[in-house]
Amino acid sequence: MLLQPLKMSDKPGGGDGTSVLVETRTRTRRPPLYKVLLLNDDYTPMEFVVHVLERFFGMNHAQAFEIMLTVHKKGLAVVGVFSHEIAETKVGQVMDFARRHQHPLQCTMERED
Ligand code: TYC
Repeated sequence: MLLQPLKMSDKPGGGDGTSVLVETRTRTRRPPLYKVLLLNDDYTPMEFVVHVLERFFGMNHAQAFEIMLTVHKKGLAVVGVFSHEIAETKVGQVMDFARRHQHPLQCTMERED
């Protein structure tokens, strides 16, 4: 279809110099979440992993023991889901604590889909 120039009579106000304010809606996207993963290894003591889960992820002893066993058996487990900044902090705390105790425990983060 050919575009016809707007006739003054078709414009809002009919070309009388008045104007119309059009509201545009900006969609706000919620920030992505990140899974914090704990990885299994052959050397880190089970009790140390349980302690890490209690200390940095606020788990009680039973929850911590259960998740530790899941990591031990399956190779890894999600230990929490956080904003990017909180996830980075948790990973840093775990990696630092493990290194200071000379355990090879690995903790990483992954963006949720
Ligand atoms: N596999 C370790 C062991 O047998 C225990 C362990 C569990 C290590 C969980 C790391 O994230 C881990 N001592």
